[in-house]
Amino acid sequence: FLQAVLEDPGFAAGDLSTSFIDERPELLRARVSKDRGTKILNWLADVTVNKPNGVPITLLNPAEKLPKLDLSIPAPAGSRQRLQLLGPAGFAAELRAQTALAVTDTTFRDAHQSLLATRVRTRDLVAVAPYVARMTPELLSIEAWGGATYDVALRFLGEDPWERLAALRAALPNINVQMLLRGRNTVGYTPYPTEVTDAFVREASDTGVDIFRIFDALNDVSQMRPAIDAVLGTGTSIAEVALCYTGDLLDPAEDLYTLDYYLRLAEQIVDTGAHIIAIKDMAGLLRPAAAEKLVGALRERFALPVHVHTHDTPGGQLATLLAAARAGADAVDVASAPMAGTTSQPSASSLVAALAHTERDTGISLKAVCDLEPYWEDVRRVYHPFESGLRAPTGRVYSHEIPGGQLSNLRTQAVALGLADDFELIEDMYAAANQILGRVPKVTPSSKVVGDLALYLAAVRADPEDFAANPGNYDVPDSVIGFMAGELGDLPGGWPEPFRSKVLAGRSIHIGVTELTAPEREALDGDSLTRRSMLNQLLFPGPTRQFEQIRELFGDLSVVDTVDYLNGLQQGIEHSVEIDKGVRLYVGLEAIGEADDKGMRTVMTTLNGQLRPVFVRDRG
Ligand code: 3PY
Ligand code: ZN
Repeated sequence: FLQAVLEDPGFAAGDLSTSFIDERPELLRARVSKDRGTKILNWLADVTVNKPNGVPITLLNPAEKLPKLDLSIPAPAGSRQRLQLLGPAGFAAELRAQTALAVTDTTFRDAHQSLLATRVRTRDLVAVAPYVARMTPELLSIEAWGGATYDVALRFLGEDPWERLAALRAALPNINVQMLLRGRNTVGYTPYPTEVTDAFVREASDTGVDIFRIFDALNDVSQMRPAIDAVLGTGTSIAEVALCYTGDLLDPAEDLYTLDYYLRLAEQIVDTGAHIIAIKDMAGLLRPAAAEKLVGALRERFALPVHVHTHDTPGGQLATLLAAARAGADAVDVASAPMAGTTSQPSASSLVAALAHTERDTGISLKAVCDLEPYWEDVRRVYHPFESGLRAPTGRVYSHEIPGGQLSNLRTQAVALGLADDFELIEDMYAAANQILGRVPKVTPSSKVVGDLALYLAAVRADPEDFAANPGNYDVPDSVIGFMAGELGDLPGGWPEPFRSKVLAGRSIHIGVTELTAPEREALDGDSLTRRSMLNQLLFPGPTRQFEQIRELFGDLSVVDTVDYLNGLQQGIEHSVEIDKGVRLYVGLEAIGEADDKGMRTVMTTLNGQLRPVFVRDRG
């Protein structure tokens, strides 16, 4: 069972439920009306019957908390216009020369990936984007795409990730849009052929990505090379290349992840022609004094600007950002306060306030940042079913080193495995798995391998020492076997022996990317729509099918408010959906019938005043 769970792609994304369509076979058999209103009604009726039990409905409309602002006045020129004027190299040089600390807002991507299982819908991002564009035009960038957002859009949200990018681009004409690109894995979990990386980067750049933050989970620069070259090849987008930070470089006992290690890595990054160096601290391990040392050394040795990213898991990572700023860091990442802290980034308002009236003043209005907070606070309340439950910082991260996004996921998975009250066991097993696998930097997808092993060790209550000595006696997770075979590349500290040889003994494992077929290549070279559709299929075949089926059955659900999308209909409330400018559906709930012997219920609804029965299978 465990192996099946570990292999379930939904597991990686933090969800153990089986796929949407598999759960609803009757939907495919039903003859579905092509009528848009009927499709949306079908969705609302289905959610009404099948929403998770016990989740209180929050009748909130975050849009009411948007600041009062005249959106007919265009957004002022910002970082994007500077990039267009100066080009990527000129823009990077200006960033390096400026005194103000530049700021990236991660609320649109990493913050909700790390707090709300990446579930924030395009609708809720696009609603606030024009306000961010007008109120905080000084931002260096808005991280809004990539990472897990692509997978989750297709798998869980019934959304096309490319449509999200295009919509955000349009709503943010003046601020650079930034994405997180997992090197050769693009936005997936395994390496793809260079043609896929090339097509992905070209399409993303054309659709609206200005800054690509590129990383490799094992800090192997050769693995990032195709992505870096593709970004440099656009001529217009910025290649920000990350070194993934782990351990503690100030620890005298550290013999692998030392200052020297990071400087050698940075040298290779600079040699690729990258425009910006990023320090990517996935777990919040970068302590203030270490940040000062690392940033100072990077800026002294290289001419590139340095951009610092951290997660606030242990609390107090604002101190790291301030220490980095003191040492000359050019840019840092923060998130809107209600979407900040713990596994997310430090808070934007605390950073802006800390530096106001100092030499490194960000130039961003503290009032503007604070005025945007009520909206995000209500968004977070609407998405509360996806909260991981980590209520406070944790110092235990210094020993288990679980990245922010994964820590929240693992907590959800622990509940599913019946280990909700034993999360410390999973943390301890994660630390043990990290040692067994050779102390790797832990970030997607290497973090998933360590997590798989931790969950396995916890589930079978293994003694990690016995497992390390005798892996042949255990049902080693497939991802661990692949990892030891070199599926994700070589490890910075070399292979853990004799563990690796024991795991691989008697197995012949094929590693290497699957070459594309001629029609696949042709599609990647086709027009934009063909390329996007082929990329979706190549990167996420299952979720793409699911997305297409949801679109076919329920139409474009982006028009449905998130409260209704998540919770469905409530008696006594008129729900309204604007399906086109000025065209509204008014939907009500009259009654829900008893389930028949096949589990079908009749949901009696009203659609624009007309009674409409909808037949829904109760999967409860
Ligand atoms: C991702 O790859 O999604 C990450 O956020 C890594 O930190
Ligand atoms: Zn992050």
